[in-house]
Order: sequence, then structure tokens, then C-alpha cells
Amino acid sequence: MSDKIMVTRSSMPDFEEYCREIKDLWDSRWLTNNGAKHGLLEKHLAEYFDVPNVTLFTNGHLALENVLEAMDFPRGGEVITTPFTFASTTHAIVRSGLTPVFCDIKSSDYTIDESLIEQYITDRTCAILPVHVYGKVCNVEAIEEISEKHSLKVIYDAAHTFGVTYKGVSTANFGDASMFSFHATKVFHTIEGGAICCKDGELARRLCDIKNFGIHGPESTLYVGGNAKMNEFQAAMGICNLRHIDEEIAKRKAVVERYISRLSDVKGITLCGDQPHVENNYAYFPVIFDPETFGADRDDVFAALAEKNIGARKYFYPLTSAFECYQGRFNPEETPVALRLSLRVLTLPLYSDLSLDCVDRICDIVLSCQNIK
Ligand code: T4K
Repeated sequence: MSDKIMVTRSSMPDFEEYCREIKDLWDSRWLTNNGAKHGLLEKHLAEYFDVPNVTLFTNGHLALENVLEAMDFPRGGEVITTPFTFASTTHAIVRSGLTPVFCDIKSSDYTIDESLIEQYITDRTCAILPVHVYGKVCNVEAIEEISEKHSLKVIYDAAHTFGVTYKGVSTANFGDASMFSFHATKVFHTIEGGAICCKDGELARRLCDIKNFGIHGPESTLYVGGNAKMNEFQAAMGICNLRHIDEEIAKRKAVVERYISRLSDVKGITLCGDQPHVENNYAYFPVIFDPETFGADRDDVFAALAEKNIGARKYFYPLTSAFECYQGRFNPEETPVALRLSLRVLTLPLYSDLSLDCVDRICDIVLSCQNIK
């Protein structure tokens, strides 16, 4: 294979379509700070998610930091979360002066194990921050029950769930707030970008101020805010991409179905099955390799693919609790399911214009690793 296949590849709108969308910026010269495109994208997304408030950010990570700041938790407060995620989730908690408390995940869908949450609740706990990892939906009903019982806030890291619904409801509607990432690698993107979706209008208003230096009005600055605003070129990309989102998800579905047809009955390979009542967005394709029964481990498969110029990724290895920057603070062994999965998972390439021929070639290489040990 000559051209490198990466784990993902940004979807682009038609070049002319994007040019048409940004053309009026040359007339208005209004490039950022709550511009017209920003307003339009917020409106379109609120309709798409069917949620009252969408606040746009320059990226998902700052959206998460800003919502933690807006909730005004006491310094050192504990946030129950999972370590099987991208660096951003844990870093946002720590950078906000809060303490992550790691709960294990379920081997069935890699989301937080709701049956373990209550054992971590102390009088310092202020929030639960679960991750809809790979677009798999957490047990939102159980989490809501726990949060109500203990008066805790719930902030979902919904970075991976654009377009995902549970019982017909967008994941933007669960918890006190949900953070979406619109990074270039996501199912829906604004180049860089993100959003907080919430029902509470007061929280949304605070977020608007905090992301703009805390400025509330011309002569009023209410918060020690920073700068996390989305600009007009980002918003224009979002407006274009949103027009094609159904097609984007349908194409990804075809790729995933091909992977499933080739890999689902292979000894030693576990795929994450469909969840009841969930409409997928086909954001990632994680595969778990059991070295004993597959006869090769995750790293063997990763190396075999790399040799053929295919860049699969070990999302999410290492666990965030094992990062060098947190050395001595957390013990990854305390989340044994997450640790085991992080050592066995490989996310295979997945994007909307990945051809089915390429999927077949990737699967052929994966299967050629069987029993190489
Ligand atoms: N929470 C969770 C659970 C997340 O997964 C993320 C981000 C966040 C929070 C934070 O959201 P943001 O602040 O990013 O909005 C990538 C993405 O940068 C990151 O957004 C994403 N999660 C994470 C899972 O993946 P890297 O370090 O793996 O990216 P990189 O540069 O290695 O790119 C991966 C592949 O994507 C490349 O091999 C090729 C392709 N690619 C990349 C770029 C930058 C493109 O096709 N186009 C591009 O422009 O983090």
C-alpha cells in the first residue's frame, strides 16, 4: 500500500461551498467575538441537538475547563471520572484545581461502571464527569439517579457523541451539561471547536461571559475569564459540515458494517456491540485483542499494520491515571477493567471516505496476525 492510511481523516465540505460561506466575511470584516456565523451555528446546533442552550468554544477542551469554572466548585473538590479517555478529560479537572477520582469502566461498553460510583462519593465530591467514550452512551438513567440522591452535578464528556441519540434523545440533553468536541478528527467538525450544551440558561449566560474574559457588558466584568471563543471561519466550517452530517454518518456506518462482517466471529477478537436504544454515529472502531486466544497481542497487530503504512491508534493507552505528569498521584491498578482494556485495544482507521477495499486490506492484515506467536 503506497499511501498512508491514518486512523482518521478530516471530512471536508466542497471547496466552493466553504468559499461561498466565508465570502461575506470580506465585506463585514467581523471575524470573531460572537459574529453572525457563530450565532447561526449555535442556532442550527440547538435545533439539531434539540437542546435549549449551545455555547460554542474554540475547542472542546476549553469548553470543559470553562464549564468546570462556571460551576464554581470549591478548590480541591473531587470529581468522579474514568481514566480510559483522552488526556483532555483528566487534565481539565486537574487544571481547574479539582481532584479526579477514578472509577472503573464496564467491559461491555467501556463507559463508567455506574454500580461502582457511590463507593467513591465523599463529602468533598462535587461532580461526576463520565465519558461517552467512542460514542458509547453511559448509563445516563442510573447516573441521574445517583446524582440526584447525592446532590451532585453531572458533566458529560460527550466529545465523541455528535449525532448519537439514546431513546431518540440527543446526548446533549443529559446531565447538567455536555461537552462536545468539534475537532478536525471528529464526525462533525469546525476545524478546531467545541460546545457546551445545557438546559440551564443562567449557566449558558455565565459560559458566554467566561469564554470572553468574563466580560458581561461594556462596563461590567463579572468573572476572571479567559479567551475561548470560536471564530467565524470555524463557525462557517461547521455550518457547511452540518448540511452533510447525515451523509457523513451513513458513510461511516457502511465502513463499520464491513469491519464487523470481517472481524465479528474471529476467536480472540472482541468488538463493542450495539447498545439498546442507541443510534450510533460510528465515530471510532475499537477492537480488543485477547493475546491468549488470538495468538498475537495488540502491539503485534499495531506493528503489522504500521509496516504496511496503516496508522491504527492505541486510543486510549496509557490510561490517563498512568501519565508521567501524574506519577505517584493515582494507581492505575485500582481500575483493573480499564487497565486491561487499555493494554488490548486498538482503534482501526475509520472515516467516511475510507473505501471498503481498504477496509478489506486492513482486515486481511489484522487476520494475518492470528497465531503468529
Ligand atoms: N475529551 C475526549 C474524550 C476527547 O477524545 C477529546 C479529543 C477531547 C475531550 C478534547 O477535545 P478537543 O479540545 O480536541 O476539541 C486527536 C484529536 O486532536 C482530539 O480532538 C481527540 N479527542 C483525540 C481522540 O484525537 P491526537 O493527538 O490523536 O491527534 P493526531 O494529530 O494524532 O490526529 C489523529 C489522526 O487524525 C491523524 O493521524 C490524521 C488525522 N487528522 C489529524 C488532523 C490534526 C486529519 O485528518 N486532519 C487533521 O487536521 O488527538
